[in-house]
Amino acid sequence: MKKVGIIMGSDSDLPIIRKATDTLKGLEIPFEVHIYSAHRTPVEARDFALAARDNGFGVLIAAAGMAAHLAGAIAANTTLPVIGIPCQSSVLDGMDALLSTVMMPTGIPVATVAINGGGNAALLAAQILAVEDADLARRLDDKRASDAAKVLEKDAAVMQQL
Ligand code: RP5
Repeated sequence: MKKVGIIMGSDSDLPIIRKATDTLKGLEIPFEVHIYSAHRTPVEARDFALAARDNGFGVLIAAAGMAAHLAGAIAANTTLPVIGIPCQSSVLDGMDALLSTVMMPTGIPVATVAINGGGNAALLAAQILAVEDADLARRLDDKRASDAAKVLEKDAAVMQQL
């Protein structure tokens, strides 16, 4: 199976990345995590993106806060699908990162998830890989069913709490 590449702009983004790696582990998807910044280590970020397809990656996830150019900078150097996670890491509460990540110019798409949306970034990456992987698609179906069952258990219990 192709790997998911996860790049974060700083180790301060780690709690958000952990949501993604937990989800990928649960779905048995191989991944690799790096700390590269569009601004502090632009050469390493570019080189990673340029080599990603040859290095066995199928999807890339890029997480950054503040003036969050990481996902766009990664996407500029690969035609692999890139998923951006805007991180809430400044006085602007993540709105800065959301707009910086989502407002990409035509030609260089970034699929942007919610602010701090590490779990959904991993699920979207899994769904992309599952287009060509029936076993993974089955695991995603199972997860959906088990998530729905948990909600219905809460539904059955809610009236007793009130
Ligand atoms: C961004 O700036 C990082 O992705 C992080 O979310 C934010 C703050 O970084 P640190 O100053 O905590 O390293 O580039």
